[in-house]
Amino acid sequence: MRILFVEPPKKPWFVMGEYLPPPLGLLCLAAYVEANLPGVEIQVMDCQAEQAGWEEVEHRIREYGPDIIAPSTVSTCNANIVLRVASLAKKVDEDIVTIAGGQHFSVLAQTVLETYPQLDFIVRGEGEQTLFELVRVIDTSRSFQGIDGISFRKKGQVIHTPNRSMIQNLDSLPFPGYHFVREHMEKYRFPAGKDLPYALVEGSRGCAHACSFCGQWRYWGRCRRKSPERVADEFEYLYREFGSRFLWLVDDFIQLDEWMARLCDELIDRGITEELMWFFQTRADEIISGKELLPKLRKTGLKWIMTGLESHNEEVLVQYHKGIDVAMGKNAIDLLRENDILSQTTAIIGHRQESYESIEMFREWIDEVDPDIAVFMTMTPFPGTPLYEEALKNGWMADPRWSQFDMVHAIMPTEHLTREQVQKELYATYRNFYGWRRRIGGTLSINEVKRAYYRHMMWKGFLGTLKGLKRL
Ligand code: B12
Ligand code: SF4
Repeated sequence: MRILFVEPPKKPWFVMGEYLPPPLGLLCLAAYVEANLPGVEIQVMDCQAEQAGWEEVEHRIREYGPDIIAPSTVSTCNANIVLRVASLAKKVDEDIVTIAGGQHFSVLAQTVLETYPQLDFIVRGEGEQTLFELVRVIDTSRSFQGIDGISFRKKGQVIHTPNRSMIQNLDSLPFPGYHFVREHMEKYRFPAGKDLPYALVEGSRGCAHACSFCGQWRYWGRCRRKSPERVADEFEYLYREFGSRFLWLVDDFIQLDEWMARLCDELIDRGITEELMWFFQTRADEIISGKELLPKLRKTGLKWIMTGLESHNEEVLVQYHKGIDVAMGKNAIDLLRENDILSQTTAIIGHRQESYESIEMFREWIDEVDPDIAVFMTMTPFPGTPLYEEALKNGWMADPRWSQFDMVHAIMPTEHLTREQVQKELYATYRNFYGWRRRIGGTLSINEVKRAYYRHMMWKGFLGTLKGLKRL
């Protein structure tokens, strides 16, 4: 039995410049199958790292001859690419079993399986145990009904087995299978940071909040955490075994609490903080309540934090169920600056009541908050979010192409602006924020990471992309 996991050819998300992250989700799945079904042969094809296009994908399928093909989705905007991998597999050999997973396919399992015959199975929700059982059954009995968490077709009908319960002890999972991409580990880079060998670590799954535009809390449930010791083990493994020096802790809900203090102690005790740089995203309220921990985090190499501030308008924050207020945003950014931690914010334009006036106020606000880096996104109704349900009910989705759901393309109009106007305002907001003063200030900043980021973004990509944005 052979499985080919494929990270398909994708366009990078331009906002971060050129970067190459490892396909963590696939590596978690591959490691779990390997640990539980040692007889199964596994390959992970990372098209980004291999600089492989669609011809190479087809070639690899022919050459390797997998029984199962499992592509990675990451986000809704990649859904069509996943289906293309499945089509290629079927073109090469009808008998190859094609499996998709992740949030997008989990939520839309019924429609997808009704519409796309090239896809045989959808693994809904947390993937490890379900995929392992599915692989075992494909190899043996082919009686799928008893596997929780899958959707498939049987005699023309789409069958959904009951949801699978989540893995309670995340420490029981094997380490992500970085060895499957060993030959690429040198290539995984995030040049907009400090161009250090780069890897991802997952410390928890789920979130205790319930933002209306986000599906993570529904998909993963409330937060389950690995132990700090286990997370430090993964940091150390990547640091020593693969030379990774820039680590992204990808969790959705990072808390600056006792757990985090223990993780810092573990990293210090293991003597790996001297050369380490790491990054996470967390909420403004966490930065404020955990401010005592910031110096310690900085000491361990935590040099960059991203926080979603979303809006300048209190009412909109309430509408989003964000659970923070406007003042907290500025407070959090100031705290990061005081601690010499690069501050990156995300903020959204295009909420239902958005108008030219409100966007003008938004721009003034973000200038005043003055994060080191700001990422602006269009309000995007991802399947699985309360916003998606509302948008569907009210017919707001003016652009239904999944490929456009990348938070850069405007999907919905507002009560006062057309979709095209929202789009133009996004570009204008970028140009406004990254005016020449901020760009020059960034390249000369005393913060080393900020300097590196601006130098990279300004000369390698971002300026060009901003010009390109006018044409999009
Ligand atoms: C790392 C990451 C990235 C990396 C991806 C690196 C890579 N190649 O994998 C980068 C930086 C490239 C990225 C980009 C984007 N991302 Co991103 N990203 C994440 C992040 C932080 C972690 C993903 C991860 O590795 N999780 C851990 C693994 C274990 O979970 P997983 O991937 O979901 O996989 C598990 C299950 O879902 C399932 N599964 C998933 N896929 C499959 C496939 C098969 C075959 C099977 C059987 C099972 C299965 O099994 C896995 C194990 O349980 C998530 C947030 C999060 N914490 O999950 C956002 C997230 C996935 N990104 C998101 C978005 C929107 C994007 C962008 C569009 C823009 C943006 N704002 O970042 C771009 C898309 C660019 C592109 N062209 O792909 C959204 C997706 C929402 C949606 N429904 O579309 C998320 C959920 C963030 C959020 N809170 O909204 N991202
Ligand atoms: S946006 Fe962040 S805080 Fe809000 S529900 Fe999603 S993961 Fe949690």
